[in-house]
Amino acid sequence: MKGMFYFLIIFCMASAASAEVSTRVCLADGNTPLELADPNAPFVYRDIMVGTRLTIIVDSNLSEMWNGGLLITGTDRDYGVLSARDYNDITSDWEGSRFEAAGYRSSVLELEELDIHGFDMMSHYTSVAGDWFIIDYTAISAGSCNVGFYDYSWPDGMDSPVYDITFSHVPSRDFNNDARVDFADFSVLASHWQETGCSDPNWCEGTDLDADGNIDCNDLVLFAHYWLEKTE
Ligand SMILES: [Ca+2]
Ligand SMILES: [Ca+2]
Repeated sequence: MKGMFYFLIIFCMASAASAEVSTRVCLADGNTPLELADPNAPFVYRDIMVGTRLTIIVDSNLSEMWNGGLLITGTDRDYGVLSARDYNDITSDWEGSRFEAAGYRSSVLELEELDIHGFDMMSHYTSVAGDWFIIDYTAISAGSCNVGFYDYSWPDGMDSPVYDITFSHVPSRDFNNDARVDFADFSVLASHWQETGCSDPNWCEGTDLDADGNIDCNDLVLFAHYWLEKTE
């Protein structure tokens, strides 16, 4: 009897864990996963450079109607911004941000209120398990930004996210703004080597990465952390 009890508990836990709509975060290619900052913190991602574009994919192992959202609130909107794809101005639907698996008549609608910006997503009962929606995210300034993942069917689901996806942004190493950190950027840093008196807002073309006024080995080490990284 006791064995049966534990079997049922495990069965129920497995069911709860497996039946869900969830998110994963990838680079701009929509395919390469962005690493977590700490494997024990499931929704806190590694630092990214200002200007980096990411994709947040909403996937599901359910086939049912679901309604939820990805939203940024308050001052977090100063650090990151969400965008969607292929707006249809007749239906107000962002068609390019939903996949076929979300079902016939699924929708992605922009939500902009006083201190909230993001996208509401709705799947249709013809949905199937798989990737349902894709929303783009861009880091716009140094600092951190939480993107709330909402499930409106939850009690208080309109007011509180199921969880926050946390991004941290560091100054860009892409000094020439071509979406890639490479020798061209290194040569910008080298051109300011051992310069002093770097100051806000230019910081010697952005090469004073620790903002201490001087271009030295500390900046070079910070630069090297993102060697060959792409922002789009
Ligand atoms: Ca570059
Ligand atoms: Ca410095």
